[in-house]
Amino acid sequence: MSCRRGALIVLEGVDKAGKTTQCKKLVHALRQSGRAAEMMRFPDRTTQIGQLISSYLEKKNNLEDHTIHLLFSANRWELVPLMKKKLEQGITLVVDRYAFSGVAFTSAKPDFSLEWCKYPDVGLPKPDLVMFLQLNPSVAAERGEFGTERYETSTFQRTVQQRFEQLMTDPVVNWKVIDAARSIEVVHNDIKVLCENTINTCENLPIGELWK
Ligand code: 2DT
Repeated sequence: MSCRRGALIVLEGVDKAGKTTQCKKLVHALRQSGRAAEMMRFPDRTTQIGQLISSYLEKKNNLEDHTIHLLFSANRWELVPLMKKKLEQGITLVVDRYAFSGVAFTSAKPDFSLEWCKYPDVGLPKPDLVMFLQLNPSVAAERGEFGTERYETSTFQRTVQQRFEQLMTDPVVNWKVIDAARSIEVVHNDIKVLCENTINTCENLPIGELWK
């Protein structure tokens, strides 16, 4: 008999919503309760493709808009064998951004449709749960200045937020919206409960295929 698989959990949200903080706290809490859990993040800047993406984000190189979109997707695909292996070993993966960021950010640029942007990611391992950390742009602004990387401007982030809202109307994806304006601990508790329920319900189900 095969062992119970881990869950694929994704955190999405606009800048300053606290995704990275919450991913780390979640992995820590899951491990404390005796579950195997690891964090991943996209883009994964450590691979060769990831290094190209990183220098694009740091504005050290310029890449054509379709090209960078496909590189972000390739950066996910190159990690799929590892992700599947870990999930099958019973390890829950907590992922900081995934294909939804890919679609939301590129489709916020002029002349990119949601459909075109989704296509390269069709068939990726489907997350069992996608939590969207919702934060109003004015509250985000109170959390400090944006960084200096590409895309880190309030007008672009507002369009990104609209694209995420369009993606969240898709009932095929298990979206949960979390109010990220509350304290770190309160947000963490909500996330932990949702995640534990998901781990229990998906452990005997096969890994799905995204947007297929
Ligand atoms: P951080 O490393 O600070 O999260 O910023 N992005 C991300 C895309 O445009 N496409 C993608 O597929 C992904 C995963 C979001 C990374 C920046 O890259 C953007 C912010």
